[in-house]
Amino acid sequence: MAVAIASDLTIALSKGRIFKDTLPLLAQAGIEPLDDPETSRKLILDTSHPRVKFVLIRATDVPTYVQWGAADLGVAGKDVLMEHGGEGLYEPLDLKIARCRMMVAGHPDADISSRRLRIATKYVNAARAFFAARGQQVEVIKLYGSMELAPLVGLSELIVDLVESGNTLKANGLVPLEHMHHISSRLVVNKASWKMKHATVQALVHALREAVDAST
Ligand code: PRT
Ligand code: MG
Repeated sequence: MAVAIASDLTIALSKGRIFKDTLPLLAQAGIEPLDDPETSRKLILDTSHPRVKFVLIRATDVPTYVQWGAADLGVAGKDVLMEHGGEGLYEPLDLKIARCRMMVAGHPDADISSRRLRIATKYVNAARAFFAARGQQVEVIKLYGSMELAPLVGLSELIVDLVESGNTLKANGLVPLEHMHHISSRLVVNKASWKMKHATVQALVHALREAVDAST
């Protein structure tokens, strides 16, 4: 079902799994990119709908673009949204794509209840909140990637990371120790766009919700 679009809309997406998994849902709403981001170097993509464009940015930057209104809508993982904090955003829809789990992991003999723990992670807010809720004081070390390396070289006892198949942990001799959160990608909407472009945004949210329901 093609959506009636009465306002200009900019949709922020990240390349890779989010783009790949969001595309079929947007196509159901009648919106398709005119270029393939994997081969094109363009950062702004026109779509089959003259009033809709995509901007392609880093996954962690999506909430920022939407918060400041540089994009009206975006798709971001719950992990990214937890770290961002969600300021200036509505999160009306779970797209149920790019699913994985946020977990505490480490060596098989690591003691997660130990009193002096260092946790290496990209997800410092989520890690702090998780251990605070357990009443444990931990030292959180911020990394930007390859968290699995940290316990191998003694940077930390544990890591907090996303786990899908578990193969990355396994390949590095690590095991999942504790489940923290189920993660999936969410549609986020700028709060001003939600009001000013209400009819168009609602129509798109509705169409995407139908596409999600049909795919699950
Ligand atoms: O890659 P870049 O630095 O640009 O950013 P990004 O890593 O945040 O983006 P991207 O596209 O890799 O991930 C976008 C979103 O996909 C994340 O924010 C998550 O919400 C979601 N997602 C789903 C995942 C995974 N599954 C996932 N498995 N993101 C990352 N991974 C990584 C994980 O960090 C670990 O290194 O894959 C590895 C584990 O996978 P398994 O299958 O070996 O367990
Ligand atoms: Mg990545």
